[in-house]
Amino acid sequence: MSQKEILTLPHDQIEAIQLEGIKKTVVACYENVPFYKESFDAAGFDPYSVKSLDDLSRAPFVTKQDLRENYPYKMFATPLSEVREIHMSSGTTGVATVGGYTEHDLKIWGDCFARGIEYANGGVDDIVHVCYGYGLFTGGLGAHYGGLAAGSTVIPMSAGNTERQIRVLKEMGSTIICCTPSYAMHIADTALAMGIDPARDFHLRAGIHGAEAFSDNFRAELERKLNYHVLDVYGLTETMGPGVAIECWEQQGLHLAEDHFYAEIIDPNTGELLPDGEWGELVLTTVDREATPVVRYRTRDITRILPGECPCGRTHRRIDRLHGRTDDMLIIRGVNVFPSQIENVMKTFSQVSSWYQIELTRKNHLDVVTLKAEVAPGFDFDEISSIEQLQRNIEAALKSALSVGVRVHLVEPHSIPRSEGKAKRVVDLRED
Ligand code: DLL
Repeated sequence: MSQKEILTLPHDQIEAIQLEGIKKTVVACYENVPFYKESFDAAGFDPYSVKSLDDLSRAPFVTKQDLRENYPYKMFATPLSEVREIHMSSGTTGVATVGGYTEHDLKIWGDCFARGIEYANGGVDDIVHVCYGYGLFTGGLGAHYGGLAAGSTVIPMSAGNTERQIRVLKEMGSTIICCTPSYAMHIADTALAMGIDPARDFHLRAGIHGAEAFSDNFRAELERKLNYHVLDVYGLTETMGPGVAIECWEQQGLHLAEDHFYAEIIDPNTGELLPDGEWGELVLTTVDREATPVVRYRTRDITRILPGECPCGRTHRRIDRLHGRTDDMLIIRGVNVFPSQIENVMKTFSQVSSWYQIELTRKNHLDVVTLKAEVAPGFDFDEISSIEQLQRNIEAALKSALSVGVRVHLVEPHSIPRSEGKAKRVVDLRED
């Protein structure tokens, strides 16, 4: 079956593919991975008894902690002789998690990311400029395999050396760029500072941006500066890397690659399944991953299944743009706050740009949140009274939207460090 046919299959046929794959996956996990044998037995889940997709909800969850405890190879369901490639999460908050890929897993990965190129109406005539980092991070090679699978010409730039990126974008005529949204913005701003107008001098039609959350306003600014169309791509090391879900040209949610991933949304507090349309934690089961399959992996990512059909006519269900993570949620004096909520308020002020950093400190045992935000270029930073007034206005808007006090500290353009990969939005300086 061609990729185009797969993407428009009637949904009951997609479910049949999912059921057939998941029946094999749970048995392969049970028989080859001691962790799953133990956890299925402890939960009284019989992997041989799965007759419908609903039966999967009887299986226990697997968490990042479980994967870490089984570092490095204990979650592998195939012998290492069948594993062709390894990737790892960055491990900034602890031990890394490891993903293994057989030949088949690499093929699926390429096909999934290639859907993003297809959603961008791209293919053999496109030059795909990949400036996600190559290496253990899944961004670079995931986009690379996607470009190859789509038959495009791939330029494997990796991240960094921004001036060189700019020269290549201009001179080689790249049509699709793949990198984090914050790096795309940094490229655009650096080009402008070099006297190159990316809207005029680049040849981009689309950007396939993900690995971090970005707001609709951030997207609009990117589209204006780079004169292209931005598609959001979602993925995670634990299930494959980029390509688990990607937006189509309609920009109305991200189509899950449902022939390879089965998605559930749960209440993160109770673990109960939530109906379509309700926000909760995304739980993923791989349908046909061989080396490191996962059964009911708790992603910690917050989204919802969008009810209804996409105007593009593709039948794979969509998740909404990611709302944040259950674990980057800030608890400020007892109130749950997501960085994205702060960003949404900030975006209503045209005098500030999209660059911000949230700094957490502690004073007299109380959390203090400071939002450092860059003023928009052209704002008169020497006009102290207007800066102070603007800070007060933003503080008042944050207070009314979040019910907590956030100090606002406006800084000059380009004073917040730029990142070539994921932007660091929260800096936690609290001790203990
Ligand atoms: O970030 C894989 C990836 C690479 C996705 C390139 C898209 C593009 P990890 O480093 O394991 O893998 O981080 C996974 O990043 O659980 C989300 O919290 C976050 N994330 C990924 N994509 C998005 C997105 C890669 N489009 C974690 N929007 C995930 C918001 C995202 N957050």
